[in-house]
Amino acid sequence: MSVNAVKEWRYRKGDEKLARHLSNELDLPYLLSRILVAREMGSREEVYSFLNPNLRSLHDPFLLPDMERGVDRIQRGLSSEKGIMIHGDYDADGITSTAVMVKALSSSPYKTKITPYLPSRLEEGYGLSRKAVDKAHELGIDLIITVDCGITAAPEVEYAREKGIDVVITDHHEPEAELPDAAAVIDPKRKDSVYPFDGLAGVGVAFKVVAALQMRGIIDLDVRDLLDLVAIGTIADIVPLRDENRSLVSEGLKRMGNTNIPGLRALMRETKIDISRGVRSGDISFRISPRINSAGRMDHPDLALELLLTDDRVDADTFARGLNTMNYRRQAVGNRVSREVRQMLMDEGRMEDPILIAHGEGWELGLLGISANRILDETGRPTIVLTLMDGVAKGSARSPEGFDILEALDSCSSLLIEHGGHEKAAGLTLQEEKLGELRDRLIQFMRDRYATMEFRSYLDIDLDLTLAELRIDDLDELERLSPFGRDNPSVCISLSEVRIEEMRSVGEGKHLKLRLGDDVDSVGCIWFGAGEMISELDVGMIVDVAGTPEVHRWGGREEAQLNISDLRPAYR
Ligand SMILES: [Mn+2]
Repeated sequence: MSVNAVKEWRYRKGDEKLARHLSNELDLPYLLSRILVAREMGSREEVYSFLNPNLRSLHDPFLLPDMERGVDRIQRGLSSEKGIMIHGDYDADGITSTAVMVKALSSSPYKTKITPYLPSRLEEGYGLSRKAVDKAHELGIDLIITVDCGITAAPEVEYAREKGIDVVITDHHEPEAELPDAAAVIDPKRKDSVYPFDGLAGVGVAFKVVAALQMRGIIDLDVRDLLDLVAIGTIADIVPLRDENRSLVSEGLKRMGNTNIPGLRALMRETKIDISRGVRSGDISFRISPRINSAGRMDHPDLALELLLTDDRVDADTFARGLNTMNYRRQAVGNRVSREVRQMLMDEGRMEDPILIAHGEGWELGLLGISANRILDETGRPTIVLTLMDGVAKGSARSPEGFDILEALDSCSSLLIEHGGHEKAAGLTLQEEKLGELRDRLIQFMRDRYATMEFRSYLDIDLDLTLAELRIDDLDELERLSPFGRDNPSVCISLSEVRIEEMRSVGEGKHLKLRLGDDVDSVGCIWFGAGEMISELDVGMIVDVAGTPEVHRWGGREEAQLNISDLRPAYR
């Protein structure tokens, strides 16, 4: 823990009067309305629709640009003999998008052949490739529908046109100045889009297309049956869980317990998700999506797609077990790479550099982003991790809030063969011999640009509470704020000046269990991953603590419990 970046606690602004008012108006527990107000929800209507997400509030899919043209072209494709290729992506959003589109089109009364195509992360990389177009051409296909990619594929769309293949693009990424000259370009981020919400995931856009096809009677299925897949891709892609996404995810999670997808049932069994208490967004982020992603990281994403598409229960079990094994391997290899990255930075005395750059032989390409993220979490500094292959370095960059890694890379573009991404995450390729120069230039860039800037990570806290305020009934009501995710994080509260009454490490020394109290009350706490802190804390110490309050139920008993995010001595 010693290398961990210090987190700055940042309190949201509450308004007690407004919270009281809201609590009376809508008959809400006071604690719940205080948190809603701290999260800047003030009006009655806003709060009501937030607490009651439902499918009636979804926007009309035909408001998306080119939807009409796209639906027409897809209908023509379905009624022709040539077949349709669905081109997706290798991550959980791209894989669920593909599954949604394949399942929907396969339900049409026309029986044209639907061929899914996922690029290999390791061999082809992201996006629509010439290789995929060639494959479609070979199969005699004259229509490719992209999901979760394609918006920047103008040259590939042109290449497809030369081969007599139309492309319908459905995507949620940022377009470039020039749109591809495709049969339709359906993307809520188009500059000319009038769609009311631009935060859909790739799978959200795919779902809107499916909904439009269903409205026109072109396909024959209850689109709500696809919402479990929509929820998975939306949570996995970390798009804001606001507006439509909140309704889609909330409904999708509700349906997940009764999903009619055998592969999902198998994966939930394999990952020991207790569906009796309802599936939560955390189950998706920490159990389901890492396993779906692990296929593309360690091997080929097709295994994960097959899991979602198979109707055979025995196959489903086999695929789910396979993904589970792959995920264990991913963790083990990921830990190894991160350890080697840390070791290298320490050996070279570079841990204090303003930007951390590490490279190694044989580091798995699919895991570099995860490693860079981990080092960023630990140090609070922008981090680039690269793997070397035949004199070429290829890697991933991650950066903290307030620093634009893409801009930094842009400033070095003359050294790079290829780079792209966004403010917080980017990829890059360069000749190995340019690595030293890249490091010098980036360090200089940081010094010029960010001389006085210190990168910190923040912990956003909703409220400071007293122990007496942690009442089980009130805590249960906080569940109404779920599903949690980006732009709607789990509730985080702080307790000030509480005493450590008991403390012990659990889980082979990895985690810490504490009891914190004041003169009257006390609360049990769990601090995951903080086992090593036992040597820095003592019983009797007075601390401030922040974390997520939960209700812990076991053997007919129940108790409030705090899941700790951070703890520090009081009176500093
Ligand atoms: Mn996506």
